[in-house]
Amino acid sequence: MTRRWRFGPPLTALLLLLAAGAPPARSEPAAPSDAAVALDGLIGRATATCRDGPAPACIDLAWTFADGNGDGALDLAEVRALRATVAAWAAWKGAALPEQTRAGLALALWAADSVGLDKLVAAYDADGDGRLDRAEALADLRLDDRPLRALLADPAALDRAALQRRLNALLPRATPLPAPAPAPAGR
Ligand SMILES: [Ca+2]
Ligand SMILES: [Ca+2]
Repeated sequence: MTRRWRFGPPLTALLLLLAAGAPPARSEPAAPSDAAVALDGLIGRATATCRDGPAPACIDLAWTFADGNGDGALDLAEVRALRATVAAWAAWKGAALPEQTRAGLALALWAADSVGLDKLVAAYDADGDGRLDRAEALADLRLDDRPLRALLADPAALDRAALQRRLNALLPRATPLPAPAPAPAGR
């Protein structure tokens, strides 16, 4: 499960969408939110870049979308807005996504809600200013010019030790699953 935690779940969810590209058109429920429509526009514009272009160019598009006030960093409000936008988009268009993308998206949103976005931001906020700059948000990833899809599929692109430390700090009180109940006597 932790292998999918690339840049913090909300940004991961956005990047998963961009890597998957625009889904085929089909009938859709009416009245999506403005933010979901904006995200859909981004996915359409970014499809070629994020499938075939260098990963940094794709991440630029995602970052510009997520950085609502344009100050170059993501604050908690922006991360929360991104989570809400991705969820709204998924509810609107998610049925058209490939099963693997849909599952990854659901996992990223679940992880964001389970851990708490405030804790996620804090875990990546190295200088403690309450915002994530690009270096902080992408700290566990070694970017190169391969397309995003190739980068996400390459375990060597991810600093697993650093990611594990971060996750351990996020989940200090994780409780083990309960032991299975003993079999009833006489069976
Ligand atoms: Ca910002
Ligand atoms: Ca910071």
